[in-house]
Amino acid sequence: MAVEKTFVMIKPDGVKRGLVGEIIARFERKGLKIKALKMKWLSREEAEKLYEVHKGKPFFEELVNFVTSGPVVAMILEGDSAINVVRLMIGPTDGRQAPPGTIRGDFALDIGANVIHASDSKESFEREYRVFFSDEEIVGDY
Ligand code: D4T
Repeated sequence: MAVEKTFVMIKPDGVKRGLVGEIIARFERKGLKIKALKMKWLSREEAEKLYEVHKGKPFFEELVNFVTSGPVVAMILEGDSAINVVRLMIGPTDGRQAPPGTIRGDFALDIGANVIHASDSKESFEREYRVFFSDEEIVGDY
């Protein structure tokens, strides 16, 4: 299996509800390594860049408003098949459809306010992490 990096962001609802520790603990217990970690209040421009693939969709405006409504916690995680493993751990987009045991299944009841985002491909990881981190901020092997 290939060791990969993925980008994860705890959304403003997750931060406001005090779920940061619980969510990070799940990733650590799974065996994923934290390679970078940051709290940040996104500007409108940064949020539009992060979600540029959704520009023009009916929920885009609401999505940008939501993700700039409070600080987020962003991280880069590393591990075997990290992109797919983290997507499985967060569950489907709509919290009402997400199975119990997944992060959205356990903590979200909405499609917009769904607590967490994670990259769905290598390409989205490469684009998304750069909204938050420079390459110098990613720690070396430990
Ligand atoms: P993110 O990107 O936040 O990890 O979510 P997903 O990858 O699971 O889902 P997505 O790209 O389809 O949607 C991005 C983001 O938009 C919000 N959203 C989505 C929304 O508010 N209304 C909607 O109808 C959809 C489809 C939720 C996640």
